[in-house]
Amino acid sequence: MSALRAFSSLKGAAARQAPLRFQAARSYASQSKTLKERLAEIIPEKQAEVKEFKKAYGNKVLGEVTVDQAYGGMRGIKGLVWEGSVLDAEEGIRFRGLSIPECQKALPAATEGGEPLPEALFWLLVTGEVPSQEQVKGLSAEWAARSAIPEFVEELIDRCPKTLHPMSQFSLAVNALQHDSIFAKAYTEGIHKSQYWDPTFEDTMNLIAKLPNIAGRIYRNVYKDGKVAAIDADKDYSYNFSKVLGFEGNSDFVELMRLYLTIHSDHEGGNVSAHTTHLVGSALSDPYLSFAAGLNGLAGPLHGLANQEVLRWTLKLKDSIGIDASEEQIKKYLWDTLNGGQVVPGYGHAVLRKTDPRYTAQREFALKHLPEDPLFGLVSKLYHIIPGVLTEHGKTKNPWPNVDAHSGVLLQYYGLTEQDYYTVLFGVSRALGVTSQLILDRALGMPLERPKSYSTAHLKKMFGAN
Ligand code: CMX
Repeated sequence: MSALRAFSSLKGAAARQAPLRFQAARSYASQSKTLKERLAEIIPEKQAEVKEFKKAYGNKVLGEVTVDQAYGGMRGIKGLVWEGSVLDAEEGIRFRGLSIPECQKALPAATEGGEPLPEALFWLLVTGEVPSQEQVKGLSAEWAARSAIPEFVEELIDRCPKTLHPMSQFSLAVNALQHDSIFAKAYTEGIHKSQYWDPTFEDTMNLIAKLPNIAGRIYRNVYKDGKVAAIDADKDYSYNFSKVLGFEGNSDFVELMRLYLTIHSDHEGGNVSAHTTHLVGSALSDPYLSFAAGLNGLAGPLHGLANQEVLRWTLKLKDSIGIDASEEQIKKYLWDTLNGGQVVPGYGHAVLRKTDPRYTAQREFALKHLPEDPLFGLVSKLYHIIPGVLTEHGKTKNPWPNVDAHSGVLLQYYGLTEQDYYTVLFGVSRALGVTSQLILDRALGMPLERPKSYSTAHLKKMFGAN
């Protein structure tokens, strides 16, 4: 069944109006195979496809590199392969060819008309196929079954001072899970490289499965009573994540988690967390070590930490000029931020040049579930004012909001008010994207990553500069 047909049968008439854009998500052979069984079938096909493509087009030129790009954070340099998603500057992200609204229609949900399940998104990222409801249910059960964390990791988290940033605790705990890496053990024992993908898959499944227990424990230790509820074997990943946090009683919050974990998962390969995970993985570091490295990048304020910075900045604005501040007052506040040499968090993007569809998806959620919330009202007002001010400021190439500009207000509404924790939620989601690529990296035999660098003296000599 093609992805479009699967989509149609899942969601009815609305789906049949879907454009041909679904062609990028491929068909699947069986609705009952497990993810690993299906992957074992797909990998040889994918290996052959890449081999054939490289043979025919391997010497084609992707682009040139300027000196400005070498000094400018390598913006626009085309030098990475990333299968799960591709980012268009105007349109935003597509996961295996599906936009976010298309994913919302195509991927299995927990309830009729509900948000897509991140399990389904993971399946899509790994295989390029829209899974059946039954397959997604199987994946939920598998993750629940693998979710327990070793006692020494629990103790490690419990011993962290509450003042240690939740992202640092998160990274520590993921590094510690490496103790049980199946890939690392298999490598030491001498596994053939054609088999690397198998233990990478197993590590990835274990890692993703254990993240709610790690992230939940950090949350409950730092902000609550330290007690973590048990994972429910019959429930989906987002429900269980909400449960360990202590929010499973609110079904709207659980729906928010399903949306949140789906849309924050993957944003092609060049962003800091994705690129770092891929780079570290290229040294054949196992998925735990690779993802922990990615988490450390996500913890930077120009990347995932913007998630916490946005709400902090917005609440400061509210305290300073009031929730009903006039446009003039808000503009002055913005100019004070910019003239103070600070960025306006949640706005701008290295690649996007329009409003981030991940922002739009969260805005739609707010319009559906909390249209009258005063803080949402302020965030909406800012959306109408900030792009104009940033354009007038004239520096940023993209004055529009990114994903981080909207998540805080939603979490705040449901009572998850601890901003320092927000990037941990982002990290749990990001695991789905970056580890799905790690499996494919090992399946395709991707080599050690090692781009060439030069010193300024060498560059000057190359171009005859004084
Ligand atoms: N506020 C103020 N100035 C901004 C800005 C913003 N929101 N966004 C960009 N600029 C400035 C840059 O700091 C840079 O200034 P300098 O020339 O003085 O260094 C200039 O505009 C050009 O930057 P750019 O090419 O438009 O953007 P970059 O690719 O360099 O950086 C990003 C992209 C996201 C780091 C930047 O827009 C930013 O700092 N935004 C605020 C932080 C944020 O929201 N980060 C989250 C991004 C999404 C995510 O990864 O989670």
